[in-house]
Amino acid sequence: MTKEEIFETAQKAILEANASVVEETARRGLDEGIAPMELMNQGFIPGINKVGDLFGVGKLFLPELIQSAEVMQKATDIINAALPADQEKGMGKIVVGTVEGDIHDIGKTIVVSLLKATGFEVVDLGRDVPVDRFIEEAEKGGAHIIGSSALLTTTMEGQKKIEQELKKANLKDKYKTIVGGAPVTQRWADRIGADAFAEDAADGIRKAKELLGKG
Ligand code: B1M
Repeated sequence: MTKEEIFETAQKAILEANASVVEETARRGLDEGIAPMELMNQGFIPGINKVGDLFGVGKLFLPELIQSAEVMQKATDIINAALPADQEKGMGKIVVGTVEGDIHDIGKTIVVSLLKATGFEVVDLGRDVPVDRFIEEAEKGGAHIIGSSALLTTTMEGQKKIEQELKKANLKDKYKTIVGGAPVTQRWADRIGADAFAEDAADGIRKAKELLGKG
């Protein structure tokens, strides 16, 4: 199979929620030397995005969305396991989570894995995380960055609340903030006063390094 065929098969398998083909394609792609993030970005992510588009226009329904999300999780597990081993934790400490009311965590988990593989110490708060917890955990563990993910236009407000709460507690200068998630933009980051916006996982790593002067 060519690289393009592998990407196409990966995309189709997510769309069809075909778990065995997803696993086989993930392993085959890696065995053939495709870089884990390339396989993710060119194969599996376009697949789940397509599912989202079809769901958005009513051509797919919730049970199918859930099935595709489940097989996407399998692909993510295989890809994450193939990332370079976690590095020495010398890059800085980051608290990351998906904001309250939001259970989308596939993208956040990819970002966490890549951060770890790059040498960041990561406190992964999971999903549906209340604003206060981001700040409490950062305070507890001496983090440098607070990173939040939001996939719903409604839950993006949680990212705004993080900025507001940090200001209220006079902690805005103590932590850098990064926001990400499909509906999130640079414009949103600017509007709420976040220090950085990350388009994808690789951009997240780039921005985190820049914020800590290690870029
Ligand atoms: Co939902 N969902 N979903 N969903 N879902 C979306 C987001 C949606 C756009 C689909 C659509 O309608 N077209 C839509 C939101 C519409 C809107 O807000 N305007 C939607 C909806 C409506 C819903 C429900 C309300 C459906 C319902 O119940 N009726 C419900 C909400 C539940 C809730 O959260 N309260 C729901 C549920 C679900 C599932 C549980 C079935 C499942 C999630 C499973 C899981 O995550 N464990 C799911 C999925 C899979 C999606 C889509 C199809 C795919 C999301 C995804 O995993 N993308 C999504 C459509 C879409 O986004 N196009 C959709 C792949 C992932 C790698 O990308 O998360 O963007 P992403 O992460 C990227 C970057 O954004 C960035 O890096 C990542 C890697 O490249 N990034 C960061 C993300 N976070 C970052 C943080 C950083 C840095 C970078 O620093 C900290």
